[in-house]
Amino acid sequence: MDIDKKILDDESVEKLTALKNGYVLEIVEKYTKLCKPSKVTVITDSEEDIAYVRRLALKTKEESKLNMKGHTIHYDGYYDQARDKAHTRVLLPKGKKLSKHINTIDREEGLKEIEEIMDGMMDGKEMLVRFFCLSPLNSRFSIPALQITDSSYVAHSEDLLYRSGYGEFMNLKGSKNFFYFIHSAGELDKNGCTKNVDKRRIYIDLEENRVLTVNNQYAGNSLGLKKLALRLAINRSNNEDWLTEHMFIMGIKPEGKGRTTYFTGAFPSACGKTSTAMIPGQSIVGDDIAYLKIWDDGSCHAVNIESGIFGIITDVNPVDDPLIHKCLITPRELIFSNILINDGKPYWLGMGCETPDEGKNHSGLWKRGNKDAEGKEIPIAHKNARYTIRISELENVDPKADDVNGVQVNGIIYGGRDSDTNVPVAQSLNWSHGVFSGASLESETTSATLGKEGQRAHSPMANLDFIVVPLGKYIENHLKFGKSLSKVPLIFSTNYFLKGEDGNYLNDKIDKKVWILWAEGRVHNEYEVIETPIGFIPKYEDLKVLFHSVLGKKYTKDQYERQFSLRVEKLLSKLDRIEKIYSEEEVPEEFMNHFERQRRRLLEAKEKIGKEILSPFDF
Ligand code: SPV
Ligand code: MN
Repeated sequence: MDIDKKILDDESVEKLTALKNGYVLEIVEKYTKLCKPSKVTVITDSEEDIAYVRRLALKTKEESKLNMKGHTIHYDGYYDQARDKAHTRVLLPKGKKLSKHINTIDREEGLKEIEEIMDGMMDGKEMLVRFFCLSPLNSRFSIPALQITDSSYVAHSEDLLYRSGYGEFMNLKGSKNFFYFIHSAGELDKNGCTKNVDKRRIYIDLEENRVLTVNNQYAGNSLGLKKLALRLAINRSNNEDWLTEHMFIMGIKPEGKGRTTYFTGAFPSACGKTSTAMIPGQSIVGDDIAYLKIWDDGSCHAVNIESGIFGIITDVNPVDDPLIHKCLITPRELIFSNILINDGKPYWLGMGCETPDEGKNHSGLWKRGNKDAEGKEIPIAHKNARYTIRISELENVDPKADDVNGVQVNGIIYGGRDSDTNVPVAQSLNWSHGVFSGASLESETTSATLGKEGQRAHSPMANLDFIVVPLGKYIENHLKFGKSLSKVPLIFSTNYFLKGEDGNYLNDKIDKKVWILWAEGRVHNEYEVIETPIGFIPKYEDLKVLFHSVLGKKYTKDQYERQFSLRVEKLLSKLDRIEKIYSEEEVPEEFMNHFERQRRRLLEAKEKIGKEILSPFDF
C-alpha cells in the first residue's frame, strides 16, 4: 500500500493484507490520502484491539469515566443532538428518479462537495478501521460492514452495538460484497464535540454501497451501521425479495401457556418501540432494526442486525422501565450521552429522583436556569439523551438473540403517536390490508430528529426517514413478500397515545402489555373479534379479563367504549391525507384500492348506525 509507515505501521498493514481483499485496501488507501490522518489503526476482533479503542475514547476525551465501573459519558455538540434529516441526502445519478419525500442531491455535485470537506479533515487525528457484521455472524442475513472513522466514541459505541466482523471479512475471500462507511467528527471544541455543524453532511451513495458522513457525532448521523446501513439495506432488500425494517423483535410469553410467539414492531423514533420490546415478562431480540426473510418452510424469519441498544434515557425510571433502569445503575460497559454529570454521577430527565442544580451536560458547564443562544432554558439533560449497552447485558434477552436462523415471526405491529384518530389496537383484515395500515401510519414528530416536535407526519412503516427507493416499489415489495409466505404473520396497528376530549391520554403506559398479549392470543386463535371498517378489534370481555389478570386493573365498559370507538370523521380525513400522498407515487392498484374500500366501509357503517362516533357495541 502506498501509505507512509509512520502513518500506517507494519502491524496494521499485516492485519489489512491478511484479509486478501484488494477492495478493502483500495478504500483504506483512498480515504487515508483524502482525509490525511496522522495515524491509521486497524482493529480486528481481538480483545486487545477492542480494548485499545475503549482506552482511546478516554484519551481523546470523547468519553470520560464516571464513578460506576465501566460507565462513561459522551457529549454530542449542543446542535448535534438528533438526526439531521435536512443534511442527509441520497446521491442521485443523472437520469434516476426517486419519490418526492426523499432528500437527494446530484451525485457528482454531492461527491465533489463532501470530498472537498473531507480533504485533510483528519489532520492531526487517528483514523480507525473497524470490521463489523450486520446480523448474526455467518448467517443468511449477514452483511459485512467496514467502518472508517476518526471518532473513537463512534468506534467504541459500535463495539457495544454490533457484532465484530473481521472474521466475516476473511470469509469474503476478496469479494466486494460489503457496505462501507467513512466518518469524520471534524474539528472538535474544548468539550470534545464537533465544532463545524454548519458543514454537517450525510451523503448516501447507493451506487457504491457506501455512506460518507462528516462534522457530526450523534449516533444517528455518525454510526455507519445504524441508520446509514439501514438505508443501504433498504435499497438492497427492495431490489431482492426481503425486507429491511425499522423494527424491534420480541418474544411474547403469555403467562401459564408455556409458549413464546415472536413479533416484530415498527414505531417511529421515540414512540414506544424500545419500551414495548422491554415489557416485563417478555423477551427481547432487538429494539431497532430487523431484516426479514422468507424461510424454506414458507414462514417469515427475522434477525436483529444489531447486538446492542442505543436507547432514549428520558423517563427511564424504576417504575416505567425497571429492567433498563437496573442496567443503568450497576457496573457494566455502558456509554451515556448528553445527560448531566455531577460528582461522577449521572442524572437525566424523568429519572424519578431529585436532580442537582449544576454539573456538566450537553451545553457544557450547566446551572439550573441557564439559557441557550436562542434564549431557551436548558434542561438538565437533552430529551433525546441516550444510553448505549449490549443486549446481552439485559436479563430479559431472548435465547435466540444470536441465532443464525433468526426467529420465526408470527405477528407484526405498526404503531404511531396519534392523539386523535386510531384505536389502541386493531388487527388488519389480511396481509394486504396490513401493508395498507402500516403504509398509512401517521405520527407526531419527536426530539429524535432536529426540528419542531408534535407535528403530525406521514410515516409509512415508521421507516420513511430511511426509505431510499421509490415508495411504490417499497410497498410493492411488502405485498409480494406476503404473497410468497405460506405462514403469514398477522398484522396489528397500535396507538399508545390516543387522547380523550379533555386532552388527557386514554391509557396508562403499561396498558400496552394488554394489547400485545391480546395480539399474541390472536395468533393462536384465542380471542373472538369484532369486525369493523378499519379491521378487527378486541371484545370488551377479553380485555376485561386481560386487564385484571395481567395488570390487576379494573377495566370498565366506559373506558373500553371511549378507547375503541371509531372516530369516523377523523378516519376519513386521514384516508384523504394519505391517499393524496400515494396518488403522486406509482403504487400498485391492489394497494390504492384499499382507500376506496375502507372509505366505503366507514361511510356505510356511519349510515347504518346513524352516528358520527361508532361505539364498538354498535357492531
Ligand atoms: C431513531 O431515531 O430511530 C433511533 C436513534 O433509533 S438514531 O439511531 O440515532 O437515529
Ligand atoms: Mn430507530
